[in-house]
Amino acid sequence: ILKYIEWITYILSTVLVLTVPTAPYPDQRPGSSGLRKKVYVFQSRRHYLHNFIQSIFSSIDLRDRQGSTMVVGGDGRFFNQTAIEVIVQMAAANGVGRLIIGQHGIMSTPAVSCVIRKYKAIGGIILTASHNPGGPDGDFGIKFNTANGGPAQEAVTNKIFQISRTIEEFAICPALRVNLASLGKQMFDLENKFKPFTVEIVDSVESYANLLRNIFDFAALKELLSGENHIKIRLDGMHGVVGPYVRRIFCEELGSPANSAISCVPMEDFGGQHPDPNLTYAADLVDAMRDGQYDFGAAFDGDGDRNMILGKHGFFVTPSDSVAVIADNIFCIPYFQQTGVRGFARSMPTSAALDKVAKATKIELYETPTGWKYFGNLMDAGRLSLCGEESFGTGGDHIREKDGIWAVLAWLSILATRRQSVEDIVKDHWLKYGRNYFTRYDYEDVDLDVACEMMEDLEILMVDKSFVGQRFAVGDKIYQVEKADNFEYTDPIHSTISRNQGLRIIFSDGSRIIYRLSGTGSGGATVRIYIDSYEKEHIFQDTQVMLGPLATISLKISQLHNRTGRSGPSVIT
Ligand code: G16
Repeated sequence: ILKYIEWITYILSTVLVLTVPTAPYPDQRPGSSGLRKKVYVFQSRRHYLHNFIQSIFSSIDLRDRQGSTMVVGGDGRFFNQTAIEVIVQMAAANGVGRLIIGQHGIMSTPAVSCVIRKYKAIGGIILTASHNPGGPDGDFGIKFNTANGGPAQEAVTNKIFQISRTIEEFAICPALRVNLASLGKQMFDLENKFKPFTVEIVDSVESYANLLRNIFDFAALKELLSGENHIKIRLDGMHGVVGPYVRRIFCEELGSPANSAISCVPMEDFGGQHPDPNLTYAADLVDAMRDGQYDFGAAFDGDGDRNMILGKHGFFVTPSDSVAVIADNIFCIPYFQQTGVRGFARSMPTSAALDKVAKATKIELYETPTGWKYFGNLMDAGRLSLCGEESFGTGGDHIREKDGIWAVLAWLSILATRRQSVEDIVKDHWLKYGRNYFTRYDYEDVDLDVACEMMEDLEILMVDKSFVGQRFAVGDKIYQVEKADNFEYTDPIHSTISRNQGLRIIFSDGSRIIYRLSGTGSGGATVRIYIDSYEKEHIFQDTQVMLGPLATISLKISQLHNRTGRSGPSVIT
């Protein structure tokens, strides 16, 4: 009888695994970094979320998946919690042995990368649409990172997309319920399984903070932020995921006063704002810095991987300059004193300021397509230490994601060593290397067909033999086209070729105009125009004045305003 009772109890407490029929969707192709759609798409289309999650699991070889460890985190945006509950149920049904999840389902993108590497997980799922707005009317997104902690390579995302187009069923344990609030392990017995499925809820900050403690000199940073001659900082979390990280690291540990952490309570809708750290969407921070009461300011995006750096009076450091300055001062960071510097890299549209430092220091420089995943291979192969993108991403090889808090600590390490203002450090840099003026025009919510047609026509125009050599004049400025192409990249490690990575016009003085469609939107198109021009002498001029002629030329060549009916960009950086 006892045996019988034991057996009945086992049956009642084991979780059922179901296979549910479904139909594919044609539009689940991951973009620059994951699948991003309006929240209502996930909510209203039957099994839209399930299909994509199953496609991720099915893309992993069953032998690797069974009994494996995976990490799950999200930026806390609307739908985060619902999605995590489904992911847990599907992970169990797909043979994953252990899930490590940030408490309340929240973990920044850099922290997920760190935790994947720390626990030797086979990968992780990050629920974020990054800098895109959140809330019921905003965006939701899903990223898949692989065992190196970085965004999945194109071969993997292509496989996920292919599976999503033909999917017929998914596996799920619908009765499995997890408590995301309590730290510690929760174990579940699944039918037909010998080993229990484990969910481990971890502190979202601790492992990541530990990693940073081993990279930077926290004692020196504490002196900078709370010692006798401390500086005043203002860090804007933009109601994204970084709030708890900022408070724990900068306030509790490094002694910065509580009021230096602004908008540091994560909100499902980011307070109704774009959690995008640029001069337009983080204008409150820029305004607050203007009167000079803060020496240093920074803002982060929804999932904590982007950063914007400001000096006193709101002095703006372009992300392209930011990575170049960090490169030039790299030994202010103890980690690099230990590891040495293996290489630098930037994405193609990022200004060439970093190239100058690489050349002077005789360190290898890689130019990759847009997207952090391209840096991961180089880091895994031991060829890259520091990299950055114009899209407010900066990071090192301590993880495989860009890292907003790391970038701020890197800058503070430079300030602690040099004891100069941000503005003086940047101006010294320009005096030493010359200046790459850089601007980006974003035209958001453009009709997709109009944008694609414009890009196609532009490419036809640019590849015509007569284009090279053409001269464009605005006022007394004349630019002659030296090269025009659609950027393609051959990965130096595994020789894969990535085509169609942006239309480039390079002029004889080295100035560049680049056109690219954003890969992070959730609908319509965002057209980006990037302009980069190097000056050795006139280094203290206004960027928009200096780049005005090239901006006019970029609009003339593309006919962007005529085609879209716009009279100007939505955002200028
Ligand atoms: C993602 C990638 C970045 C990339 C950016 C480009 O950023 O992680 O490496 O630079 O997209 O965005 P777009 O295609 O819109 O120009 P995030 O922060 O959105 O994940």
